[in-house]
Amino acid sequence: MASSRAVVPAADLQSFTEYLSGCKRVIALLGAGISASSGLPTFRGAGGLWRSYDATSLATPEAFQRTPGLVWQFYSYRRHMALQAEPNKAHYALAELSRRNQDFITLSQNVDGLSPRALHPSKQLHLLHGSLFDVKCTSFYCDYVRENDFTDPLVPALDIPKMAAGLNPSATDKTGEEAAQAIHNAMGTNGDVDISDASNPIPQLNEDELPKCTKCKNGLLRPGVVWFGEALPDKTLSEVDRWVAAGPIDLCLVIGTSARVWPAAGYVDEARSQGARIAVCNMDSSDTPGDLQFGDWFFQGDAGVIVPEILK
Ligand code: BV8
Repeated sequence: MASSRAVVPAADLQSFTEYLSGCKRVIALLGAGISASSGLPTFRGAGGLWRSYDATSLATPEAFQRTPGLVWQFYSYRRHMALQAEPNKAHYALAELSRRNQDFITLSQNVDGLSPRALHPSKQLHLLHGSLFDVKCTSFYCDYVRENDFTDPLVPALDIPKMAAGLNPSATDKTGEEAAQAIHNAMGTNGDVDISDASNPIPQLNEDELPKCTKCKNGLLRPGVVWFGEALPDKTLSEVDRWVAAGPIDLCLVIGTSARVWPAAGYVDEARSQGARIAVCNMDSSDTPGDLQFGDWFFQGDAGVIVPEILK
């Protein structure tokens, strides 16, 4: 859990809160860092989930085509972890700001479901990369989508504690934390996951053990997330683009993201081009692209502590 007590320098806090009080149109871009203090690993930050993975080796349509079982185990592990986690004060503070200001929208790159569980007003929250808790059919002619399915495990073969017990018989904890760690370790301790490596200790699953479509009866279901190389959902993009085009933007909040993934990262430039001032909250100034380090405000520390402080 990220625990560094963040103390926002008084002068920065005062100038920011004074400016925020006069803002009408505000946009926020969230990344994995906002969920770090809820106990969910980020992708590239310290201890990042993907630090030990080659992200493209698991989060692509090609990987799913090649080894659906391993990709489903990766996503089931993250579903399991996210269900064990709780939204933190930053998620709630952003939801509260949305209730106070209808002209505030949040773009989340996160698929962990924590912003929706913080009762973030759904019309002002756009999940750019989908959700771990949506599934959809991969059959060409089937349009089946199931949203907000929090079943864990989705099928017996994807039972994380059971899978991890096989990997780490000494795992004693019941919360699945230790179990999930065993999976995490087994899925990629050093460098890229070699998904073709037979010695990879993750149990190989057959396709018939994986989640199947209840509509077309035999289609393989996939996680309802946007993989690398896939387009972001048209509906989401058009809603966001409509809001962006509706007028100048006063403020852009960039919270817990390395802003390296596109086109999501592009919304910061878009906001800046519409006159927005930029406020960045990040644990690590070196993991934020150079231009963002020189935003109007840079609040360094745990988003779970800083965000409620600067938005109250
Ligand atoms: C697409 C879902 C085209 C899956 C994810 C230019 C334009 C368009 C595309 C591209 C482009 N350049 C490159 C591309 C391709 C690619 C891309 O961006 N690649 C990157 C690697 C360069 N983009 C795509 O493929 C996108 N699709 O472009 O399609 C197209 C168009 C038409 C038709 C067909 C195709 C799709 C990208 C979406 C990929 N899916 N997620 C899953 O989650 O498994 S991305 C995934 O990684 C996350 O969703 C997230 O967006 C990203 C990780 O980023 P962060 O959230 O920032 O996490 P990270 O660890 O990097 O950073 C955490 C930060 O928090 C750090 O800075 C850390 O310091 C900080 N931190 C840590 N702890 C704390 C903290 N801060 C505060 N408090 C703390 N406690």
